Amino acid sequence: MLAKCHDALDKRVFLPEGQSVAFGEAKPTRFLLYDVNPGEGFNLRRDVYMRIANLVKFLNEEQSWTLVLPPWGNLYHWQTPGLKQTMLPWSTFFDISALNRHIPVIEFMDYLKVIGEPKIEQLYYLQPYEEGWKDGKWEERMDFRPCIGNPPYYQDEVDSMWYGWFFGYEDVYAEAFQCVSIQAHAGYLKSFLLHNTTARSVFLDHGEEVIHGPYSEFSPVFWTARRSMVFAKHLKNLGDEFREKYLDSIDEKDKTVMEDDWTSVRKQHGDAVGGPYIGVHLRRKDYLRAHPDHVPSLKNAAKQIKNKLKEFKLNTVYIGTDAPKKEYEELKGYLSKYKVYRFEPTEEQLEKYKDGGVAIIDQWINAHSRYFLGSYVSTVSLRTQEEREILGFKTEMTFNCLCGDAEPNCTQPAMWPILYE
Ligand code: GFB
Repeated sequence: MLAKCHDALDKRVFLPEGQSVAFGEAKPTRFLLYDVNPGEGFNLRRDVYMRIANLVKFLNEEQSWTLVLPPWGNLYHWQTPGLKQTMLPWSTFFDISALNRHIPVIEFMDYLKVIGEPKIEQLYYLQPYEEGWKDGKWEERMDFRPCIGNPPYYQDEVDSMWYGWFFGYEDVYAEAFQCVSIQAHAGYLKSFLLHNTTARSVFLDHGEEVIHGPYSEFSPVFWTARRSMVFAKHLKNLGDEFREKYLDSIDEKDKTVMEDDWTSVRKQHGDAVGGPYIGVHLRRKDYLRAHPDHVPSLKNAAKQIKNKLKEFKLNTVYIGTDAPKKEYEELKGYLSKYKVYRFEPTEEQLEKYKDGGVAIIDQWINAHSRYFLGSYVSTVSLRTQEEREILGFKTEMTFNCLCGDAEPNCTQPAMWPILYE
């Protein structure tokens, strides 16, 4: 039992042994790995990344730690038939050098090369407390506890190692496994990882169990992590080409020029003007079932879009959407007086950049629009709104969403302006 683990810590500070494999700047490092509940989508996973990345940032105040980027794959929303969408490195979607300016990161396949065997020393399976909050009061705590349910790992009778799902890499195993009930922000794990385990590599499954806590959107620490999540150049380039070709949108004119190194970017609200089009994120598919009262009918969505086009005296709209072609065509039909665009990848582009890459191109194009209309609480919209904050748009041109048919004046998204450290 880990009762009051933060008080009763073993105070030894772990120092990696001399024989440890060096990585990066020739310093021995410890490795933090994590994964997220299999059902979560791409943009919630991006949020979990920020929480764990900040934990690694705090760990590096004391010791050298590197975050191992969990390969992408098997996401429920990636449904294009015939595409192999597993074991994808982060470089498929993100600029690794930009991530590295925040904290040290490596891809999982590089971690395996550095370690030299498919081994993780310690696996902690994060879970909530079975009894819920103590006396109905939320307080930060963590304890070793019996596993709730059946975690998808088993101990092999022959070699005693723990096997399970490690991003689709079949030979990977953990030497030790424990369930940990936790109710805390990610940084709470710092002391535990420094003093209560000497494992060189630690895997946190269900990373979503830890929250941002004091490092939420109201903290500059959140925004530093968020700014480091720069999309991969190949995806930004495709989005930029589309903007220029169809939307009369280029950075110089739209005042959205960004420096290569995100750490030196400081934008004020209103610096960015955006291209002469309205950007819409129209979430469909499972959202129709998950949020039936908040997803407008296509006809009603078109009406709301038309109102905004008139208000801003624009005649072009970009639709980022997961809608099937038929629904998109129906929406277009209701907007026949206007120019309506959607990025449609070639087969080759889809093969290379996958469903995840196409969704990023949609976000990138929407992030550069004059005015943005998102979908109710969708994390796709939320991440687009953050991107627009980073680019320097006025908040009122960003934090807006489509309303369901029965609530024409629905609550609009909370404005979380960017803060710099
Ligand atoms: O990213 P995500 O968690 O956002 O999942 P939500 C939605 C996924 O749907 C995206 C696709 O990652 C994309 O794969 N998608 C959504 C899109 N919008 C677009 C778009 O504009 N363009 C393209 N190309 N693809 C939550 C899920 O989704 O919705 C939960 O995380 C649950 O698991 C809930 O399903 C209902 O926050 O929108």
